[in-house]
Amino acid sequence: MKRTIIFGDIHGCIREWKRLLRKLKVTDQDRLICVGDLIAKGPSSSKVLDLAMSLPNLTCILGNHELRFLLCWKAGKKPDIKSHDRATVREMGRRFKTYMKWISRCPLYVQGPNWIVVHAGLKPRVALKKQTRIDLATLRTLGIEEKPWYHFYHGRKTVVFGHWVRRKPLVRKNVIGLDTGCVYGGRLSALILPSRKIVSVKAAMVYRKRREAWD
Ligand SMILES: [Mn+2]
Repeated sequence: MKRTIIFGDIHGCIREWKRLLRKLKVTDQDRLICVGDLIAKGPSSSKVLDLAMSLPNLTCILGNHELRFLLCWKAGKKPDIKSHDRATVREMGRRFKTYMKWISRCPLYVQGPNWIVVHAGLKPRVALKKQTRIDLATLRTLGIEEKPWYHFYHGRKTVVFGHWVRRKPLVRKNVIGLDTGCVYGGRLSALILPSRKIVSVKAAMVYRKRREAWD
């Protein structure tokens, strides 16, 4: 059966992504999807983008880091909002514009017959098409009690997302969280559909110290 393979946040971790692609024995027949945040924080955003752009069977969702870069670029500025942005821009070098053009064509979500992939989350009682790009790319919690958005998600389709770093993938009936913090020395995880099997590789090193505690 044809596989759909969904990758968690890569954040420039090119070594780990290549290792995971090898481990999965990925072929041209597989449909590949990244949940977003290919770039920023990690060792090589440009190498990750080069590889992503070379894979015709890959779709990348816009992550909050891509969205920030895109909004800065469209405003005619070089991204410098986060402390690590300058390093990423420097590393992208002359290909910055090429990368931004490619990123500008990335969707905010993709869906299949029984799954939806977004970077961060969905607001309850709002149709997929009506979700804002900020919610799709950054949503974590809802309400004064700051409960995770997926506590309020009762849809039939399984929502696959990244963004929220955890030690282990979050697996619920209709929600799967795949950001296992590779850039923080955790793991890079991928979900295979329709089997729902999760495959991961360990980060070669801690590329960035994590300020918050692990969930
Ligand atoms: Mn991320």
